[in-house]
Amino acid sequence: MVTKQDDIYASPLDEMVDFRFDEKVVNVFPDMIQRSVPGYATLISNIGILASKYAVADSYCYDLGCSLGAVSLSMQQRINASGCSILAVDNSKAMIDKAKLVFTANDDSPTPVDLICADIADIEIHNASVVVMNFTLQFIATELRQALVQRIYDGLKPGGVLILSEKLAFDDTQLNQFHIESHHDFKRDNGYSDMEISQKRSALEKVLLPESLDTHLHRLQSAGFTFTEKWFQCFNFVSLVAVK
Ligand code: GEK
Repeated sequence: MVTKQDDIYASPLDEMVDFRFDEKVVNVFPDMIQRSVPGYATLISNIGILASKYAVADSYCYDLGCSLGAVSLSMQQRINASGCSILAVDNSKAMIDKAKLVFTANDDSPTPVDLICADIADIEIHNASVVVMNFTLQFIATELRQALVQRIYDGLKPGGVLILSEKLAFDDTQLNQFHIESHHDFKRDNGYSDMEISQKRSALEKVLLPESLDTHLHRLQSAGFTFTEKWFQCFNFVSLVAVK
């Protein structure tokens, strides 16, 4: 996919508006996420590997908050179980419209990808062997997160997996500062200026609400998941598996 460089916050903005996944963001999204999330490419390929381990025949694999479908593509390339379908959901129409351009080329794959423009709150989750939320739960209102995780648990088959990647907050001030500064150093190393880092941070302040690892683990356990493991961490970015 041809991708433009993200320069959305490169000039000083008179008024800071909350971050939205609109057309402007969609046009630069692959560059933005690659330069902003440490380990993004590693996460994408390994989520495909994990999905192929847990996917079972004749089940659904969900990619919730799919953006341009990077996780769905990785799962599609690796899942061997027969009769699986990938349901990729995002509530940004601009994202889904662009993602459709990628997947029309793969129409003859044995693991089809269905791109759905909808709020995660409104879709039914059922007969699932794999559910992925790669940096999506952090954009859902905190008071709705437990109910969503519960719906995912209820919709998973026994032995099914939830793969949950999130940006974390840390209760310990020194630890939190270490991770925030290291993440900003990562972004600087990837060409973002101090002004871009600061303006993006302000735009995300009320939209991306990170929680602690303990909060996530307790939520998963309360929903009923018996096995949970943090399989990836780079600075304040983690990915967890939770098995039903
Ligand atoms: C990737 N997983 O490339 N319903 C549906 N979609 C939503 C909702 C909601 N309620 N809230 C947010 N989104 C992707 C990256 S990006 C993460 C995921 C980031 C969607 C939103 O439109 C966006 O596309 C995605 O969740 C979050 O692996 O940009 O940091």
